[in-house]
Amino acid sequence: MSGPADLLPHLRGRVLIATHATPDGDAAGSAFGLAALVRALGGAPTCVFPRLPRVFDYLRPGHDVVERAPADAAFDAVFVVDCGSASQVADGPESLPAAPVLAVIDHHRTREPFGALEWVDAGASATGVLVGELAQAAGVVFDAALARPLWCAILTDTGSFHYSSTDGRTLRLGAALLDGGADPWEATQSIYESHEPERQRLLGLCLGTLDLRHGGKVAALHITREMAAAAGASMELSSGFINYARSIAGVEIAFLARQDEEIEDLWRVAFRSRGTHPVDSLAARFDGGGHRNAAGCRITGQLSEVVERVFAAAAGLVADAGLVEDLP
Ligand SMILES: [Mn+2]
Repeated sequence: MSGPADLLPHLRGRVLIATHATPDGDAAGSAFGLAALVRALGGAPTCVFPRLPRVFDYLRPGHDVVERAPADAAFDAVFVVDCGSASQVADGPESLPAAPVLAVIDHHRTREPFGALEWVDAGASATGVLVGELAQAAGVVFDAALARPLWCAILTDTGSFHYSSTDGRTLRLGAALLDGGADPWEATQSIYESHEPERQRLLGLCLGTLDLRHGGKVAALHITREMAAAAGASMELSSGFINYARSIAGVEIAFLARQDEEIEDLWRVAFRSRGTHPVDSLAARFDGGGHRNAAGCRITGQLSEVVERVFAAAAGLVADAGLVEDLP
């Protein structure tokens, strides 16, 4: 296991920074924050995002962002942030250019190591916390360029400081980020209060699919490509919809099945739990992974059979925990 001291020497040259295929606020914020740190240390960072949700565009200015790793460029190091396995690297691990060092900074509990250097701390509420601590270890004082993306990372991965992963370590870093120029309202407006009307229409259709079973302890939602087309929305606009299922009184486990935009019988299933149920182990039954309270996987099949399989697996989990006596 590596730590900040092992990583710092590799941040001073040409550094490519990558993350997973569907970047959330922690992935985007950690990548842009690490890029700002590389620049502060005198290096030349490039961030690769095949797709970056629009809500994180406010972090782009001033950064060298590419959709594909440039084939003709030489890098001194490749850093992958907030990514638990090689298979989750955007466009696959083979898309990463060869470099003297492949380093990983991550906080996922369920993971498969793939970097030559790996700094993994599952006790960190966000990968952005680790990037912030890396900057502190380097003696770099937070300025707005560093603080704004790292604020995005900790804000989003703690569910706006709602989740129990929110700890003193997170808030101590948060205080330093605010002192350094992070702007909470800028982040809130950009990430949570700039929805397109199409997103709200898709939310309406999605909520209409609510399916509650196992004594109201397991809730399902789904979105088909047809629904997305009817709303005029892309699938990525459904980020966060699953929380509406979990927020129902009595629901212990929620899942949202989203149809892949290209492969008709491929479903991307996201899981959330309230706390007692490790949904990463549920996702792992379908070759996925994630965190105890938030995980995901991909399942192939017809929608109805995918939903039945997940309900069956989830029933086992709530029953194992002794919470359901009257399973159907
Ligand atoms: Mn994260």
